[in-house]
Amino acid sequence: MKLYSFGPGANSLKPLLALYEKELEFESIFLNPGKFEHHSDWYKKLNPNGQVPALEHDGKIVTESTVICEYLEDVFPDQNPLRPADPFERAQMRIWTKWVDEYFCWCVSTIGWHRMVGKMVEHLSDEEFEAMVAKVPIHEQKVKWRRAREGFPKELLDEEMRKIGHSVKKLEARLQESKWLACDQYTLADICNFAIANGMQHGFSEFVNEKDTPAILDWLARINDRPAAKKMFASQPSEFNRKKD
Ligand SMILES: N[C@@H](CCC(=O)N[C@@H](CS)C(=O)NCC(=O)O)C(=O)O
Repeated sequence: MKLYSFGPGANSLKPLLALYEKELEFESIFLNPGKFEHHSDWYKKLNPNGQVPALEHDGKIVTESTVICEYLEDVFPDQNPLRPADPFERAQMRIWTKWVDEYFCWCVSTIGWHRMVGKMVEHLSDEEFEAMVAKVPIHEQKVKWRRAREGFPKELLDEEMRKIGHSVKKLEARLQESKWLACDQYTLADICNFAIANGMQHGFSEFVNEKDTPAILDWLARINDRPAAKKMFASQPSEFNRKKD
């Protein structure tokens, strides 16, 4: 089994955490976003969307971070299950994973692109940049790359920040009443939301801080403290290592 990813952050973090929680053997293949390796022809043969993560198992490719996590549960159901057995609780888990994929992930991602992705391409000439964009397979992603370079409209950034504030309140309210998001068990709901929320106490401290979100901070600390999370973070390339290659 092979996982293609950018390392332990955002959507790539979801299957990485699930693989370590389930103690599954796999080869971790790291793509360097700074070198646009995810837009290379060899990778687009694996994932025509030119995005990470992607899982290769038994000669087949599974894409979409949350789907990969569910796939691992389907193939290895008895290995440290990350889905509740009860159908109602499983439905709650999927409501949380659907929400992160359709709402929470996007507002955080746009601000992340605004802050970081523009800088990744500012050294390129217009021609070099357009040659890079030409390799991006998804139209909406081409638009996002261009906007990141020229600057996102202020109204859009304001709206995304409003959505982040709303998302944080929703998570805090749930975690005030329950240790884990879906039920009394650690599930993919926690893993998939953690993948986006981890680090917000630094990058979005106006929203995630001790005064406003003590339950989110406890939950982040509890997950970071899990043996699987510690092992995973210790063995995957860090942001720092990435910049050196
Ligand atoms: N819906 C996809 C989204 C994947 C995605 O947006 N991946 C990002 C990294 S977190 C990516 O590859 N971005 C590079 C790009 O779009 O050019 C999933 O959940 O796997």
